[in-house]
Amino acid sequence: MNWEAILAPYTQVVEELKVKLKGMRAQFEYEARHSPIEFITARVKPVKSILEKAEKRQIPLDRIETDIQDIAGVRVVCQFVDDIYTVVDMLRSRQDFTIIEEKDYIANEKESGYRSYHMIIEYPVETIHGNKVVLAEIQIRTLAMNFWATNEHSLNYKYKGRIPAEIKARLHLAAEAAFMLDEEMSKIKTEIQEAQRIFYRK
Ligand code: 0O2
Repeated sequence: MNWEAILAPYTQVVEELKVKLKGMRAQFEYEARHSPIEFITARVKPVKSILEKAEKRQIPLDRIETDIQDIAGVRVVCQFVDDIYTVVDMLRSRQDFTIIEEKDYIANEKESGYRSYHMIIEYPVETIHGNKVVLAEIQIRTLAMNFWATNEHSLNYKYKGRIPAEIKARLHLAAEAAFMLDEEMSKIKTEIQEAQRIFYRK
């Protein structure tokens, strides 16, 4: 398989989405309004991970582009839980892509303790061979959810998906602690935002 050719449109999509989402963040800053977006990261799934996921889910190679929905992945990290839903609403109102699926792992936390809001979109991208519509996944989460997910992801990698029970139990406790941190911060959100406005004005 010519992976370079297959992944080129995904690289383009990831770059375009990064520019657009960073643009949204900058517009909030120009208007001196609280930005619901703290930072953005993005990646194209490495070939090794694509092949591992395909094997695990028994996806034939000719169905990879339709069945693996996160080859292009963008992550939006927010300060507060409310911000996640502001970002979701803003993404819903955009005209440059179509949302085909939404998964709210905040209201419906995963068994692992994972929390995040996922959107699967169809994004039209111009290539030198014409227009191509590719799938991309946007993950929207708070800083606390991101901290937890990053650490859990590393442990999953280390233990090849079989995290020992004791560590799993600690991860569950950590997930609850992260959730409480988000809840507590939400309660003093107005105070924090006011303080940050004063700070930025200086
Ligand atoms: P990577 O290495 O991040 O790319 P599903 O069949 O719906 O359960 P699907 O289709 O993979 O699974 O979608 P889902 O559940 O929305 O997960 C897609 C991505 O979300 C994952 O990609 C992770 O990035 C993240 N994710 C989902 N569940 C967890 C979790 O329990 N812990 C962590 N840390 N991340 C999670 P990949 O391809 O698994 O991994």
